[in-house]
Amino acid sequence: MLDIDPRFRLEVDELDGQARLRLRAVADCSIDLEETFLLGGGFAEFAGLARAGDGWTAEFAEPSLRRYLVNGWQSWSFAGELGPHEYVPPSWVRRFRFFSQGPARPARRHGHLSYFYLGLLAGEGRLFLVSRNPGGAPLVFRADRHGRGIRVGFFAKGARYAAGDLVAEIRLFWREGGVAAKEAFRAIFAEERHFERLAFLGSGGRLVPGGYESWYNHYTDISEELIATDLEGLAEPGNLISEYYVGRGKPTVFQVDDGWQIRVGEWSADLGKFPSGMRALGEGIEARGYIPGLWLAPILVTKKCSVCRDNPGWILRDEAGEPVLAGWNPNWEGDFWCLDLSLPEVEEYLLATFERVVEDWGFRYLKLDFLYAAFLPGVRKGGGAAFEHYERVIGRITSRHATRGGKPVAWLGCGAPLESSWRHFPLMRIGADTREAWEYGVLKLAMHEGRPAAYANLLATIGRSVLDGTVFVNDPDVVFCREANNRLSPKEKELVGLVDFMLASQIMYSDGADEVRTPSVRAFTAGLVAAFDRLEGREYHARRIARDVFGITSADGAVRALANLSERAWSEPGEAWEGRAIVEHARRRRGLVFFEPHTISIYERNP
Ligand code: 9PG
Repeated sequence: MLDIDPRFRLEVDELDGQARLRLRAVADCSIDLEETFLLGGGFAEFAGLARAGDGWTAEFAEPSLRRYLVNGWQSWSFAGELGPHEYVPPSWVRRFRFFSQGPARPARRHGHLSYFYLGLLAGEGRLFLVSRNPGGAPLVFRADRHGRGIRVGFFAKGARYAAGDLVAEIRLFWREGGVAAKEAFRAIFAEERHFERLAFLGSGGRLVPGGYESWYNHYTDISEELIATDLEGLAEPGNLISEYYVGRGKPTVFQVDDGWQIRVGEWSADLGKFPSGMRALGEGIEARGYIPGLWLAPILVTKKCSVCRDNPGWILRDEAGEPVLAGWNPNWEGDFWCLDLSLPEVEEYLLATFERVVEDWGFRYLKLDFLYAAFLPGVRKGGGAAFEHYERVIGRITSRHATRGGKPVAWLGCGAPLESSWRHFPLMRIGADTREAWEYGVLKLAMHEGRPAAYANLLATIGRSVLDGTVFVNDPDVVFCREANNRLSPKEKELVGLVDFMLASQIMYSDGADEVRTPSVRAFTAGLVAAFDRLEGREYHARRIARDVFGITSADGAVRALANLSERAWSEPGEAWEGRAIVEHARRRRGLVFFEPHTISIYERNP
């Protein structure tokens, strides 16, 4: 028997070989806690509902064999497989927690916490619980490592449910192997057909949107001149985008990131940096044949921005009437706040902002960043729950699928709560920023799980690959080819590029126009594109072999890769790694293969 909050009743049925659990309100009720308990039960009970085999149940019952596939709240949060004793603690620097922690109370030492879905893994068997309640309150799954089971909670403070209303819908399934588990995800979300509106970003088979973004080279230090140089240089032969996109006639994005605006919360051109204004910028990009893209953090405000000056009542506030802290960023004068989305004026202001950005300026690939702020606890003046306002306001903004002139528009979510976003942002950043360095020392010390660093970024790309092409078109962030302003070694750059290509979809690039004039950069780029071409046409799955060591296999078994993110060589029996090498950074000795640290080796089975 599952343990259920008496305000809700459970309906269980079967759909496409999965158990469907629907929870409805028994009577009218209002929710007044940040996190509300919904239901709980022992592992075996959930396994029974999912019809997991007895073998799996026995295997999972052995604590040392259990693994958990967890998913953090938003784009930058950790996601991946954890053993029974592994734990990703919240940063001890409170201001960094904004960039990864969700609304749930942190897991205690003896529990795993996962949003949106949770996977329980033993051997090849995978038991998944997945929330599928579009527009509903987001869920958290808590697994108790002592073996007591799973508890499910939801976040709906301020919501009211009428008798019979659907509160949550959970799909529960058991599958043998990663390929089958991913297919089950696909089945759950397929009927929504939310990828269709992204079709214009691709051509041919698999949707691999791509192009340029200004962030990972110039950062906020952009200007009309710099952007014009990169814009002109992007078509020059030899760089990743000209070779893989422009030269092959594929649609290509050119996206201007943070730094164009007066300040965060004041979304007009900084005329000191962009004297010709935003319309000229958008038109210039379109005239060169690219899809003009722009970054905004629409729900954030910084202290000196016009909204704070003119409409201080729009800021989300706490019970004492103080602005709710939404994070800290040295690029934006420190602490920042956010808007109260429950206010109709705020909603109209946001819609008017995007009317200008899309219709007047001509940008039609919009990267909406720092969306997690919509879920911060606070007193919403219009009443209701955070998720309801996010659903309505973000839903309205992203419902613009084309400009009035008929050109298609795409929306990319970033720093976004995943469960509440998939229908609005089929294109989604699924990890921390890549950054042109393997690690970010001080932020690692601060235990900032969403720190911009190639290592943290790779973990998420691998850890969220089950969502790629099923729930989202995963954006793993940028691939670097350049040598200037880059502390990644060629092997690390290759590792990032190939893991992104196999386990995610979008390929973005931030290098400057003159980089490819360096012969070694040109050669590196050509090698990467050649590897893309050999890897194309297959679907890949990741599995964790050991801490920071991952195996990647094509669904047909023909291609096998080993990604070693660890600091040491990793050895495997040699006979398991035969075939033609697509890339290899390994030594063979006495029947073993030693894979170098921070590298990927990929083998294709001889036909
Ligand atoms: C613009 C950037 C880029 C980037 C986004 C986001 O946790 N952090 O400290 C943290 C810092 C920056 C950041 C994300 C997290 O970057 O992901 O692509 O658009 O904003 O300011």
